[in-house]
Amino acid sequence: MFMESKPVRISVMGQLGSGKSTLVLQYVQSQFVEEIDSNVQDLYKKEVVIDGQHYQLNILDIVDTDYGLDLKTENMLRESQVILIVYSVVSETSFDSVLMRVVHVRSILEGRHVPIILVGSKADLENSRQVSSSSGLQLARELGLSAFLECSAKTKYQINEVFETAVRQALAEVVEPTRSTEADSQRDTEQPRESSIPEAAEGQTEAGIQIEPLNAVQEANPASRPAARASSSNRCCIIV
Ligand SMILES: Nc1nc2c(ncn2[C@@H]2O[C@H](COP(=O)(O)OP(=O)(O)O)[C@@H](O)[C@H]2O)c(=O)[nH]1
Ligand SMILES: [Mg+2]
Repeated sequence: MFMESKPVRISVMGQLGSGKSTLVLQYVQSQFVEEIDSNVQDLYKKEVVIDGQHYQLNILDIVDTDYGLDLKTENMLRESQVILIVYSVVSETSFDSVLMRVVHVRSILEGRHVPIILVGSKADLENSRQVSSSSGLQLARELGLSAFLECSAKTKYQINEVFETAVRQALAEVVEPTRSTEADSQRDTEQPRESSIPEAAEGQTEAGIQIEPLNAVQEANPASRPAARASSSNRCCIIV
């Protein structure tokens, strides 16, 4: 039977050199490309099946300089259903730039809630690591982001999980009730999102990439995000 693909628009941001294009190309084309022109912005498409549903992912790999985005890119960002902000675990400066990027993205979105996922890339470079897993998770919690994962485009570690999490988060927003002005104001007075974040990440290691057993997260955050699920592996992220 023919199943129609649902389109999902994903934007990928992060400091130049953080590994955005490599991550996207590994996912879309299953190849690790050593040298990619950092000035090329591109839209990639990939058909996937996640949780039995067909999706057409439209992945915008943004040339995200520290000088801001052009108007066309800002408009495409506004149309995104989920945004990945990538830093490299071997670059503290890329990690430090996440806050500025989140603030910038939120100003572009002008109050519309779009899930943002924090992604620590290059996790294979353990010996050169400058940003611990726990720092990534903590930042994601502090900023009220929707999920946090580490990955490696070189070893393919958690590459699928990054995009599967993105799709699930995008859909988690879709199933929310239609928002009205009243609903908006009620939402604005709700507890900050961080309140649902579990305090301690059991199984969290400084050196390793394990962040949080999924079931611990689900128990701490039972019904709030029905579409947010982890992959079969409990090594990953996840919903912060
Ligand atoms: N070891 C390793 N290197 C990576 C990984 N991802 C990206 N790189 C390298 O980091 C550099 C910058 O990556 P690129 O994707 O062009 O960054 P962008 O500017 O954010 O798009 C390239 O030389 C990549 O080969 C990874 O997972 N592991
Ligand atoms: Mg690039």
